[in-house]
Amino acid sequence: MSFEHILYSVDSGVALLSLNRPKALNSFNEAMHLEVQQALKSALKDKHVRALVLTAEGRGFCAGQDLSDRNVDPNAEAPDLVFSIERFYNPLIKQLQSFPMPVICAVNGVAAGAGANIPLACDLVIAARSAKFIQAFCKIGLVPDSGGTWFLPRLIGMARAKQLTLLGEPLMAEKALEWGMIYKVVEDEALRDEAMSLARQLATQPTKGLSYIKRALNQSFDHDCHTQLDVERDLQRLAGQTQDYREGVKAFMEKRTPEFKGE
Ligand code: T3D
Repeated sequence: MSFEHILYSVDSGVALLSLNRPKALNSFNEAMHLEVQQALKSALKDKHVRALVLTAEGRGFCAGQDLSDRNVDPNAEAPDLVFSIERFYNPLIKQLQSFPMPVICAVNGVAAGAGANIPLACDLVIAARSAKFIQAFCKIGLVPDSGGTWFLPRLIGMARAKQLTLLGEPLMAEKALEWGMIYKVVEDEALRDEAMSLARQLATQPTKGLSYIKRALNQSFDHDCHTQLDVERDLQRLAGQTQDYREGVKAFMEKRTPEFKGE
């Protein structure tokens, strides 16, 4: 597979997908969306892949939609942005959130617009110390998309979600960590290694079990306690049917390190 706007590789059970339009701060045009879709499809089909790292090349992570792709001539017909949301952004967010393995987002620099919300759909966000998150939508008359209005209030509370989305102020990585929006902040030069080593570690774990954990947590805010207990019961049934569960218990009883196969 060869790509023009992303880099994609698989090694040690980890798929590494890096956005690669650094001159435009990795903003999304249709071609990059299509390549990301293709890479994610390939990762899903590849039995060796048990963790995914999403990151980007250059000084920024992603500046959201490539605005040079939009015709905003006042005399032209108003653009219908539904196509872009339904065809590209919403499927991307849904796919990342429900990806059946851990997804680590390594935010290597500025993340704006959709680029600030894509990390929130991932499971573990590690940010470079210099990274910042900008809900840039309000500055161009748009509404936060890519799940921003869903993830932000849940992660940081409504007051802070309104602060970020109505003011469009940059949120530095350290503050995002303090607010509970991301998992970790590391020095810029350590980011890629930290993300890859975490992903390699996760790729040796019970992959199906981990996917059930994220499925349960993703639903929890929408359920009352009793409904969530039912969700846990159903997912526990599935987890109990995996080979990795048997291996985990067997290894514990035999006082050895388990060898999980992701099955
Ligand atoms: O339309 C739809 O499909 C609806 C869905 C929308 C989803 C969205 O994401 S809407 C939000 C779109 N994004 C933005 O509004 C962010 C625009 N960018 C910025 O505000 C700033 O660039 C940043 C705060 C991200 C970074 O600022 P700074 O000063 O570090 O860099 P810069 O100089 O502004 O940008 C560097 C280059 O990247 C520059 O190009 P040049 O002058 O060197 O040739 C700039 O034009 C380009 N760039 C940055 N963002 C975008 C972009 N080019 C196209 N589209 C961009 N979004």
